[in-house]
Amino acid sequence: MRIIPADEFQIERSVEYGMPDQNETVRRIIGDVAANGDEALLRYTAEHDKMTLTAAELRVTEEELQEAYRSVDESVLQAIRLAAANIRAYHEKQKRNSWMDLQEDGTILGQIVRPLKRVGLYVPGGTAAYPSSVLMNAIPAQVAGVKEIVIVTPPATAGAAGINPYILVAAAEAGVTEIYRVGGAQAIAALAYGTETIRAVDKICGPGNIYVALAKRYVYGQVDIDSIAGPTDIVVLADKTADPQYIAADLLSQAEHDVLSSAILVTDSADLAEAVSQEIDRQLAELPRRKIAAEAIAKSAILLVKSLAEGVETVNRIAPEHLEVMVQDPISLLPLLENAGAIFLGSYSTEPVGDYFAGPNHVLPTNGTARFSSPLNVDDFLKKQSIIQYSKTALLRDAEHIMTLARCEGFEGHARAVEIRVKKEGEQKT
Ligand code: HSO
Ligand code: ZN
Repeated sequence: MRIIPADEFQIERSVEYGMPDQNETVRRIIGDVAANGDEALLRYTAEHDKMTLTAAELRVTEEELQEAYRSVDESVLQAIRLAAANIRAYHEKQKRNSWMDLQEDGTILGQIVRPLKRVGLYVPGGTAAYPSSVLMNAIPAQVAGVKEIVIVTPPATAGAAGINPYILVAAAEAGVTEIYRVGGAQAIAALAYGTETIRAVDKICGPGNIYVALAKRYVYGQVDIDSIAGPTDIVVLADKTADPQYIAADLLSQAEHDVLSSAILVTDSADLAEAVSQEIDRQLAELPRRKIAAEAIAKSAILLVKSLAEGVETVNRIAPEHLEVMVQDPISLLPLLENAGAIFLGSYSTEPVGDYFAGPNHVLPTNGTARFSSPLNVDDFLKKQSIIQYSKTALLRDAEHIMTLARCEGFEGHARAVEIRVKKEGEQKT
């Protein structure tokens, strides 16, 4: 793995806006589904997924779910259940309450917090179908109080119900209420506009290929969407006290996701840099997904800094999705680490602990968006309503200022809505 001075490192951001023909395809599919509903959905499913279904076969049945439970490995099911419990407990802490503030003049100001009614979750097909991601997307929605959580996922010929049975059991464990065998831009269109079989949702979450990402961008506004996920990335910030074997293993664990993944070590120790570089080669040779990981590692780097302070600055500049801090006193750096989606402290907090099990969400801001956005959380499935009940005293007191602002904006009608009350109450405050 190449070792370079941190200030020579150019950050590559890869936000996907798609090629013109891909955008055109997505626009056509969405228009078609919006106009023709189920008929279009089934037609695209036959064409893209080579699956001929009837409308009645779109939805996964209770029996198919039971069949999935019978087919899965017991130890995986147990791990899914334990992970789900941890994820639920963590997200419970994020819940927030409505509040009402009664002021001395009798005015009530408040905020009501409500869950979204119906949420759609896209689950990719094939090898990118992760049961852990089903838990991470569906549980915060369920904790928020969303009553209807819908999964759409492309059918494949193999496996129970044409869908990976681990996806089905994870969905059931996470409180998903409906599952449909449909993927691609057509599935996003169905969630956004509704068809005879799939009712429209209020928000669409979850990762997908370029067509799914473009479709989500396209329907945004009709429905809410989560962020558009980029390739995963990790930065390890380490000093000479860190174990090079652990660091190499952690970098590889994310490099194996995707050839576009980025895995970076930032360190002030040239010895550690050298040791990690060698260890990467050793471990890479033994890794089943070494082809993918090697490509990601070739684009990644070990960044040498002159001090931990420069290390912190480098981390903040990269704004990683995942940050592991393996220095002598990791907690002491926490106040300085402003830009990172999830921070893993110390030698025992390897990223997979967070990817699968600890409880915090693994849907995190990618592509440097940790500068301004947060891990997927319960708030993403809540909306707030403002409550205003002004008292007479308050209105008479504030009338003058409100009318002044209204007239400043040229809105005489606004001013008069206040004035008519002031006149009728007959006791304008001086
Ligand atoms: N590291 C990924 C999550 C994941 N890892 C799912 C394994 N499965 C993005 O945080
Ligand atoms: Zn991962």
